[in-house]
Amino acid sequence: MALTKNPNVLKWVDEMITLTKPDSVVWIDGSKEQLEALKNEACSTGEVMELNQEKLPGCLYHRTDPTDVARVEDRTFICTTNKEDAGPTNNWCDPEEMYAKLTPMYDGVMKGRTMYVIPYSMGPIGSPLAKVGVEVTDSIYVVLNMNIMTRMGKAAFDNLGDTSDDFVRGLHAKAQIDPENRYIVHFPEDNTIWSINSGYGGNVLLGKKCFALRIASYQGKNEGWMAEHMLILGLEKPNGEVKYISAAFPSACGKTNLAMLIPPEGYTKKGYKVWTVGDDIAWLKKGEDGRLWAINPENGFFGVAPGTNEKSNLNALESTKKDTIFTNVCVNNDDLTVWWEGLDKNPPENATEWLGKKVNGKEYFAEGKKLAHPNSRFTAPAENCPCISPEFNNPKGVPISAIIFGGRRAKTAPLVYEAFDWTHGTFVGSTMASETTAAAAGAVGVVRRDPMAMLPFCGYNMGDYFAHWLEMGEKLGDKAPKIFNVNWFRTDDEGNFIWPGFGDNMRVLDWIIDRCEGNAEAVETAIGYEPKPEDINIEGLDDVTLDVVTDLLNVDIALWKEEVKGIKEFYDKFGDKLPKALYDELDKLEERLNK
Ligand code: GTP
Ligand code: SPV
Ligand code: MN
Repeated sequence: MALTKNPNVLKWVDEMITLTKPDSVVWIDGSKEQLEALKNEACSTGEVMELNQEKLPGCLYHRTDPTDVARVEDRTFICTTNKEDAGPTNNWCDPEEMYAKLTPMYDGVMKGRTMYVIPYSMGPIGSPLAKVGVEVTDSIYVVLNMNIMTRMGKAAFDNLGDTSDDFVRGLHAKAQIDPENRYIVHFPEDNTIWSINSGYGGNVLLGKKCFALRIASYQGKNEGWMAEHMLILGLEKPNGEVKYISAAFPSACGKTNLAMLIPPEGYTKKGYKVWTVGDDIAWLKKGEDGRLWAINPENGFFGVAPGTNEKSNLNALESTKKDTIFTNVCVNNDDLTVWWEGLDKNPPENATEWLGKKVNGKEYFAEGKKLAHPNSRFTAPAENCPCISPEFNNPKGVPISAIIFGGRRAKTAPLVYEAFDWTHGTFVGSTMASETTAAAAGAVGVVRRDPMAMLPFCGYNMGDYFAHWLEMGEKLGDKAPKIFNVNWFRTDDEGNFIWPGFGDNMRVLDWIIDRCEGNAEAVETAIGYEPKPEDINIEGLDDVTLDVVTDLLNVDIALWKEEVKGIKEFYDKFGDKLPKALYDELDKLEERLNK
């Protein structure tokens, strides 16, 4: 039975039924009973598998098709009437042409299947920053994941009301999971997303990257707010005061880890603590007090499993102990628990690896073969997280003191530097580059420009997006957060990471917060303000001496001159869409490097 009287929703769902012709339609109310029944059904068909219910209560396992294990950027489209509105960094197609191409693919695609109609809210129900979406899908796996990742169910419709047309329409069909006909398509002008032939996370949980970043960034541009690929954390100081930081790193570059950081002992003893507000997406808007406020539109974590362990991210690991869905990790057949590379050094002997093959995990591991896919993931409820912020559900969000950009750079970028001001900070974000990871299909480890970590997620022309950043800075004036850049991934000549990272990143956050409060000095370099090496606290670190910090902060002028060339080339792609203020920043950087 339809869960809403809203005629706009009813009309659209009817159209989707007429198009895809499912055998039956189920409206997802979000009730325990309904979810339990769906889980049982998915278990009986083998779509998901129940894990050990004593050790991992409520946890499920799912394996996607081997050709369908990550986002597919080359098959992701932004369809706007004018090609220029999608910009040079997006795949574009005329909306009419794309609808004409995809409609026959969706025609009757749900015959013999059930359509699930999922109402959901991105952001706390009732928050002035929240927005409603409706996803129709033929996948129970999607329903169960959306239940964790969003506020799903009837309350979302109640929030939308009986007349509003302001909801994002998401159509997902697994079809044949055919990689040749896989499409992840956005129609920002129609508030619409069409996804077909995939069953993997970022391609099918349409509230996440498709809505909360691609569509929302477009909405934010038009409505005066920002949708960003950012974690949000609260840093509590010994006096109990909490400062909020948001940080944009590209996929699989450490957002979940930083968001849930456990400070080194020296800090915890003094009373420092980190609270998680979000680990992937932030919606930011100027508040009544003139500051920049942020909510996390999500309700769970779709986190990278490999590398997650007690030492690197205990809080993430704890979050996955109940009511979690594991995708493409390795299963221990003896006790139906899960394993992945980097969990511990003890892979299960009696294992089923991510492709579904039964293997001797110990031998496999010794041979250096992967038991879990490098982009295998957990979907865990935010409320499971031991350090979830008390402000997580606050409809107002949290006020942001600092914005951090960062990525994987083996050489160029130093451990940390601060932008001279918001405009320079926008320049720093717009010129970010990072080595590619397994989070998207394609080559891994290739350095590419990834402005604000939004390259795959900006739903409009990135030149206009930079202009929007500059406008936001003007609106915020002297209440704008300070902007920083970090790099945890500098390597030595043997390719080893120099900085210990993870919990020790607290040492860098410490300097950042001190700067925000005017309590730390800085050295002016060609690229920005840097800490004095002795101002990075290295107490308790064995391998990091003052010399190592000095080295990590070094700005290699020759490398940066090369960087300027790369930036110029990148900027030139945008033609006259690139704000002049950013070209000016580039000129100033070049001048400082030549001094
Ligand atoms: P998405 O969910 O794809 O957006 O990724 P993310 O940005 O949340 O990345 P995540 O925190 O899951 O980290 C990805 C990988 O980077 C994991 O394998 C981590 O172990 C590794 N990593 C995270 N933080 C650090 C760090 O400080 N230093 C080093 N060397 N590796 C890190
Ligand atoms: C990312 O790739 O940045 C993710 C995972 O957070 S996905 O939801 O698949 O996009
Ligand atoms: Mn992400």
